[in-house]
Order: sequence, then C-alpha cells, then structure tokens
Amino acid sequence: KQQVGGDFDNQEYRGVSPHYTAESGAGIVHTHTGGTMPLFNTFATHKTYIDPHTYEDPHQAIRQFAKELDPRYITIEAIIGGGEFGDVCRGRLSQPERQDMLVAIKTLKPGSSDKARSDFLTEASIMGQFEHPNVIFLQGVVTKATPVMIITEYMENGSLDTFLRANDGKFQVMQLVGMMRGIAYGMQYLAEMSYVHRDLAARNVLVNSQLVCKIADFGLSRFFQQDISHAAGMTGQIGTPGWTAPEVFKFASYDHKVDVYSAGVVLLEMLYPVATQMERVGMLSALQQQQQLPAGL
Ligand code: 30K
Repeated sequence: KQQVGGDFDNQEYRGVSPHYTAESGAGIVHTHTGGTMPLFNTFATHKTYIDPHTYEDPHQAIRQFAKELDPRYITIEAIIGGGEFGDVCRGRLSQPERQDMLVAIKTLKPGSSDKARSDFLTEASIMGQFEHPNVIFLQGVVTKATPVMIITEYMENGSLDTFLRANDGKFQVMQLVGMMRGIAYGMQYLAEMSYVHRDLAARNVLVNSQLVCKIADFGLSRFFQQDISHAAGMTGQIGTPGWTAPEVFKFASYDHKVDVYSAGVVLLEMLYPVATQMERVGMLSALQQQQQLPAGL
C-alpha cells in the first residue's frame, strides 16, 4: 500500500495537470488538432519508427538509437520489480554537468544468452526513437559493461494496474479522465510514428508523482506496414488474451487499430480496477452482443 517516493494520502492532486500540454487549463475541452487534421497522418511528414530487426547487426540499432552511459554515473539503490530479463531497480544517474536524477534501471541477468541480450536491448532501440511526455523516456544503456542495463525514467507510483487497485475509490473522475487522456496522447503519438504496441494494458502503463501516465513495454511490437497482407512478420507474436482485439486471433493480421481496442480495455481497467479479467471479458462480450453494458455496470 505504501508508495515509494510519495505519501499519496497527503498529496494534493487537485489541479495538477495529469499530462503535459502547452495550454494546460482546466477542463478537458480542447485538443491541439483543432478538429481539422486527421488523427492519423498518412503522409509521412513526421518521423516514423524503424524496426530494429531491419538492422543486420542489432548492435548498430542500439548505437543509433540509445546513448551509451558510463556505468560509473549509475548507482543502484533498490529493487522495485521483476522484469522478463532480470531485476528492475531504482537508482540514480549522476552525469557530469547535469543534475542528478532518479531513474529506473532494467538489468539483464548475468549469464544470459546472446539472443536474450539482443531481445533485451531491442526494447531500448525502440524506446530510444520516442520522445513524448506520455511515453517512457530512455536515458541510455550500458552495453560495454556487466550487467547490461537499460536506464529509463523513474515513475514514483509504479504500474497503473497496481496503483489503481491500491487506491481504489480515491480518485476524482477528472483525475481519471486526465490519466486516460495522457494514455490516449501517448498512443496517438505512437500511432503517428507508425508503431503498433500490441500489448497495451494497465500493467504496462506507469504513473509518476504528478499522476502523469506513460506507456511502457516495447518488446512485443513489430513495424506496421501499410499493406498488412504482406506483413508476414506480424502474424507471429500476439498480445494478451482479454486485451487483444478479436481480429488478431481471427485473421492473424492487424494494424494500429488493435491498440485502440486495448486502450478501450485499459479504460475499463481504470473504471473497474478491482474487477477481474474474467469479469471484464464478460463485459466485453456483453457489449458486443447488446451494444451496452450489462445491468448493474
Ligand atoms: O519507475 C519505474 N520506471 C520504469 C520504467 C518502471 C518499469 C518499467 N518497465 C516495466 C513496465 C511494466 N512491465 C510489466 C510487464 C515490466 C517492465 C520501465 C518502473 C517501475 C516498475 C518496475 C517493474 C515493474 C513495474 C513497474 C516502478 N515500480 C514501482 C513501485 C515504482 N516504479 C515506484 C514505486 C513503487 O512502489 C510500489
């Protein structure tokens, strides 16, 4: 129940902008598109994501997209969670000429295979291409020393699913809406980068002390090609049942809209944080059948 780095009960969340905007006024009225631009810009006037797997040498991708940090600038302070490849720690990054900052440090278990190492670093090659207030920011990597590390933003309130369950009923509707908007902004940015997340879920969203939500977990994804019928690489891995859009299982092919579906499931997770996944799946099938939530919800 205790939050590292912040006593939730004593914090004043009212009026805090739950996500970054230039004009963070009150209310939820405007967005920056002004309603004249399509949400998904099909003319690539912006940067698009490059799949690190298109590099023959994965080291080249990591050199291009991630900054190599000197391990002497990094202090590990505590283990905050487990990852697929090793511990996730809280620590400090003290670079010369820069202010010290708290960071999250993903470590690769010593003795991991070359394949595990390159899968581990793939996430950094992806994250390093993104820069958005609602997407977890990559500070850099340590690849020239052991343990191999990925250094990212520290998020004081941890994963959204745990955070919501621990604080059930304590949020104002506007705080929840603000958090949802942040997730939507982050996902909009990823879609504009032609990136399909494929495993969006509340457990893969992180929350900082200001209640800003940021998207994390970029391992699963593959490059979204315009013509999905030729995207053989996209038929392999799939997301988590209960969060994944039905077309992924039905047709084994998909585009960025699958993330919109998962974002809808995340909204349900936020409205019913203690409901089990089974209950939500039940809700979703009820929704599909009768176009409305079952009685009592
Ligand atoms: O501060 C944190 N920054 C992070 C950056 C954290 C986690 C990740 N990646 C994980 C995201 C969730 N995913 C689940 C499948 C695994 C990879 C990137 C992060 C965490 C954190 C660490 C491990 C798992 C989940 C979240 C964090 N946990 C905290 C717990 C915390 N920060 C601050 C307080 C806290 O108190 C309970």
